[in-house]
Formats: sequence, C-alpha cells, structure tokens
Amino acid sequence: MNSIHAVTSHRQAIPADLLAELRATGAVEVSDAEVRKRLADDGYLYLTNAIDRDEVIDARREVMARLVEVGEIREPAVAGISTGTSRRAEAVDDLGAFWKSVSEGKCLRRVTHGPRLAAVMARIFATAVRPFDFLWLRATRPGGASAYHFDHVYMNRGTDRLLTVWIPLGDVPREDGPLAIVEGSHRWGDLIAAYRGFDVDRDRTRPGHVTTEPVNLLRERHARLLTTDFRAGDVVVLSMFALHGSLDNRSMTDRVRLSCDVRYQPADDPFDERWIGDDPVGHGRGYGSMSAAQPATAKPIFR
Ligand SMILES: O=C(O)CCC(=O)C(=O)O
Repeated sequence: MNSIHAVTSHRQAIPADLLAELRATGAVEVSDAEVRKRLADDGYLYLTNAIDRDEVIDARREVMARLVEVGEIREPAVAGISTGTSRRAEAVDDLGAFWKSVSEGKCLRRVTHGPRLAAVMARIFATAVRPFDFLWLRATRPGGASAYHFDHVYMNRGTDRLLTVWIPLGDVPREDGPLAIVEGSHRWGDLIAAYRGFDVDRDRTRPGHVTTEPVNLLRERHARLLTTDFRAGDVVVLSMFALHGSLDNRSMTDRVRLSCDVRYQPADDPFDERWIGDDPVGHGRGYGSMSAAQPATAKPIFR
C-alpha cells in the first residue's frame, strides 16, 4: 500500500483485475456518428488532445498562482506542489467570493467556455450549445478523493440532454488521483431508477453520492474501474448517469490534482437555473457551497 504504484480510491486498494483503461477517442480519427455511438455505448468519451494544451497550462498557472497567494501552493505555481498549510481563512474576507474569482479567471474560462471546447461539444450534440456559467473547480490535495455519484442528482431541473466535461488542468497521472468511471454503470437500470429525479437540494433524506466503497460495488456488480494517465489537452465527456468518482491523490511529490467540470447542453433546451447567471445560486451559497472554497488544510495521509 505504500508503493508509488498502488492504486487506491477512498483508501480501498483497487485490484488489478478491477482496473482498466478508459477507451480513448482521438480528435480526427472518428466520424461524428461514431463519436455519438461511443458516448451511447460507453456512457463517456475520453477525448485525447481535444483542446489546446498551452491554454490548459495557462489556466493551471493562473489558478495555482491564486493558491500561492493564500499559502497553499509553493512557487513555481505551475508545478502545483502543496505547502501542506493554508492562509486562506486569514487572507480572504469571503471564501465564496474568493473561489468565484478563481473559478472565473480569464485563462481558465478560455479553456472551459472558449471556442475550442464549444466546437467539440457542438459536434457531439449536433446543435448549438451553451455551457453552464457555474464551474466546478477542484484542487485536490494528497489524501483527497471524490465520492462515486451520478451527476444527474445535482443538476436535473433543466434538460436531460446535459453532458459533463471533466478537464484535467495539467497532466494528471493516476497517482495524482484522477477521474475514475465505473464501467457499464450507465446501463444499470436499477441503480439509475433509484437516483432518477432525486434532487440533492430538495430531497435531503440521503446523500447525493452512491458510495465511497468502490471495490465493494465493483465486486457486487462484476464491473471495473476505468481511468488513465491524463495529459493536459484531454477531456472526458460524461453522461448524467455514468457513475464516477476519483482515485486517491497519492502524489509522492505533494502535487495537488487540479481539474474542473463544466456542463454543456443544447442552447435552446431549458436550463437548470441554479447554475446560470453572473452569480449562480448553486446549492444555496453559490461558489461558497463548494468544498473547494474551503481552505485546503487536510493533511496528506499516505506517508
Ligand atoms: O474531479 C473529481 O474528482 C470528480 C468531479 C465530479 O465528479 C463532478 O464534478 O461531478
């Protein structure tokens, strides 16, 4: 478990037979029809080299520089190495406003809301598209991971024709805790039925996520966890019912895993208004509701 090669998610070691690579789709090699077929067949698209790598690195530098300001990242900012401490609570008056300003950085928005990604998404939807204004930005420190969930429960008040785009902001090798997708979960009718229509802001009877024990689920359902060593410029497009979370960040160099999620839909479809506008309300407190808005004070746990 102390090996740099161990792959864990929520402290559970993922055995080799339960782990596989995402199916990669290159930008030019496949027809539009094939791209849509792969999304329907797999529940996701892993699009390699789909957006401009330099723009992604600029966005990374911009975000990390803001985290240098609050003492969480060391210089040089672009390397993204955690200091293990934070001055954010002292340095910033309003944590939500701070995170909003980081999430609205010019270079970051060029990646998430710029023409390159819009063209990719218009190709997939075969119509004019519009992203949500809200951006889910994550700087996950060593020891951190995301729980396994369907995105549907967080954003289902508008159209069903909604897709998540997960964007690594820099290279994210598997030891840094990237996105992990549960293979074939978009076809699990029983689990999907249990979550369809569930709204985390209305139905507070249970958590939005499905599990933080991925190995138990994988064994029960004879499924595998799909991930890869991501490169800046790659993106993953996910359907609302593809179960996903992340590996643990086990970086041996204390590198923070930086990524973001942006949601796209057809421009003429109804929107989930929580995520739209200059100051989206989100789950109640806008950007202030995100755990990423809190100072990153959790201690690394793997060494
Ligand atoms: O980046 C991650 O850890 C997961 C992000 C995610 O699942 C989401 O925003 O829906």
